[in-house]
Amino acid sequence: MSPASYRAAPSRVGLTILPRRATNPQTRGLAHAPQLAFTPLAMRHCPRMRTKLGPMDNSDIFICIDHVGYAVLNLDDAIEFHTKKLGWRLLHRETNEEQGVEEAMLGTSEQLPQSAQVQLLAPLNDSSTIAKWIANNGGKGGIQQVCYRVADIDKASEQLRSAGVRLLYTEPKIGTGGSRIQFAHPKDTGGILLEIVEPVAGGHHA
Ligand code: V0V
Repeated sequence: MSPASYRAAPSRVGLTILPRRATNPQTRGLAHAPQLAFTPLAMRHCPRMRTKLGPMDNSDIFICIDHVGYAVLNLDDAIEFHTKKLGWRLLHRETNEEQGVEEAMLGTSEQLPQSAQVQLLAPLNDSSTIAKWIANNGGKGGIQQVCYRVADIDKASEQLRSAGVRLLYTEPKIGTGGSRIQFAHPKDTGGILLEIVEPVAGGHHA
């Protein structure tokens, strides 16, 4: 899979019912219940869901939870735990020098376009933000960030700024697979490091 293509594009699929898949070697042996995937199109066509949930005020900007980022001490060990013991699938791996991380993205075996991913982040060096986070966390790994996928990062940044949320960068930087990323400061988000990401145009999972 090319680095630029790991992130899923917004889906137009409505309701998808996925059957059990005993043939996938990565998931064989795990107890897989059929999964239901609801996308905005399904919600528009399902009166009960619409009544219950209502539309987001900003669904033209925010698409879904892209990933949850875990700070880890050792990337290979964390990948092994997630793939061998939990049965997740390794979608992508890269080094981002600017962000000071060695990272991996993991997904479910089907990995629908709006399925969230797990991002494993290991420090590239001692000055990495991940190294600092781990040190502040008593030398242990943990959840370092949550990332929302956006359709237009410039528009999303403008909306957050106008709501008084401080962003870390003047302009978005390059994130996983060539995506554009920005972060909101945890002090303005209730203590959570919130990343927003605009995937590369047409990016999708293999
Ligand atoms: C720090 N704080 C956090 C936090 N990091 N709170 C929640 N979640 C975190 N991850 C709190 C900390 O408890 C302190 O609160 C305060 O912020 C200042 O902490 P600090 O240790 O002095 O840290 P700073 O200010 O040096 O750095 C914090 C920031 C830094 C958020 C500015 O981590 C940063 O630049 N992060 C964005 C870049 C990043 O995380 N890159 C790695 C992922 P008190 O004690 O004052 O209350 S790269 C990535 O995600 C990629 C490539 C991708 O997705 O594509």
